[in-house]
Amino acid sequence: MIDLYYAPTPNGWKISIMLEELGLPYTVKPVNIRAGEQFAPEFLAISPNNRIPAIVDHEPGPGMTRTKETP
Ligand SMILES: N[C@@H](CCC(=O)N[C@@H](CS)C(=O)NCC(=O)O)C(=O)O
Repeated sequence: MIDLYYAPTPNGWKISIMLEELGLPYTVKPVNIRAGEQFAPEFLAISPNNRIPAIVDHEPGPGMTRTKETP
């Protein structure tokens, strides 16, 4: 299952559109960037550049590696 760390911005929408188009199951994890939740240590461990969207795939396929986006 994929967790989508999301806020309702165009950058958040585009990944939810992608997941819907792929038909992949996912759970939305809201991040209130107006309240500064993107700076919480728990979120920075997932998205070190403090930006949504971010996804965590708890069941990555064989040979998959973690990638991080540069700002
Ligand atoms: N390159 C990223 C940019 C993501 C991005 O800028 N996200 C903004 C919201 S639209 C964000 O998380 N801002 C929080 C912050 O900068 O503290 C993408 O295209 O998804």
